[in-house]
Amino acid sequence: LPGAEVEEWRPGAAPADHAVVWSPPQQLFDEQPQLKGIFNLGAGVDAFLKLRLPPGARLVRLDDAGMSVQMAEYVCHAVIRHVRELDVYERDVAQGKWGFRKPRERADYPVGVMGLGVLGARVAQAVGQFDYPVVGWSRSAKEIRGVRCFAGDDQFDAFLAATRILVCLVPLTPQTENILNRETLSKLRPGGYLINVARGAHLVDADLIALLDSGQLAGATLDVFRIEPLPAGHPFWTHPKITVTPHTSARTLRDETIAQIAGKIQALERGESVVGVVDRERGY
Ligand code: OXD
Repeated sequence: LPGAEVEEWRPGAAPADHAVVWSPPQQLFDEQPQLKGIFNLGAGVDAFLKLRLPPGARLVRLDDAGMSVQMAEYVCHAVIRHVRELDVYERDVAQGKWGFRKPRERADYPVGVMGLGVLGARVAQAVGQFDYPVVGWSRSAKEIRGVRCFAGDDQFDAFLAATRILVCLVPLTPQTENILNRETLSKLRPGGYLINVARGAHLVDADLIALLDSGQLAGATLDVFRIEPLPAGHPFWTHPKITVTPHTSARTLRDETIAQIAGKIQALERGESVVGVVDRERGY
């Protein structure tokens, strides 16, 4: 944006038309009531739900910007690593052990994707490319080729019952906080597996540990946590059935992000609409 003045925000900064932010403090919005656009440097906007934003400002999240392919890669990797038992082979090989395991039927590992937005839809289709049965669940009804879609609270249990590997990609809202708990996770097919790439607050940590320890769930790959970085000593670090990664499943890519936000600022300045505007009532 060669015509624009770009400044790092500090308390007392001059009024701006647009703000580009990640996890901003309330003070920024209290001091900048004239803002027209607030651009989040990520896909999830849960950090804004507790803030008071200038009423005239549009809150805009990143719309893919190179994230969906990373998310698809990460989830496919986690699914394949689990089903093909690559984690077990790694352990065997580390001990100098050469041993085959019985091939597993893909049909026995239906993958359920919760949340069918830009990221969830791409993940569902990518997993389907490897011939896993794929089911999806979202708040409102969706149609995605190759994915058996469920929608709304009424169909949530049926979705869980059809799922063995559960991928959480729903936005964090008051309705979805703690949605991954003892009751819901117990409804997965026996030997269920959890991949959480949304937000740590979706998951009740102690419930996951209990279900893994009882053998009801086979394992979990977790990229997001209630407190990040994951505190030292948290049981997830060392649990033998949990794989931890440091919130890296889909990183904000600098060049794609800059190009997208600059394009949207220009569009808003021309009075055009842009994609990715958050419905603040709905929370995403
Ligand atoms: C995001 C994230 O919301 O990285 O984009 O978690």
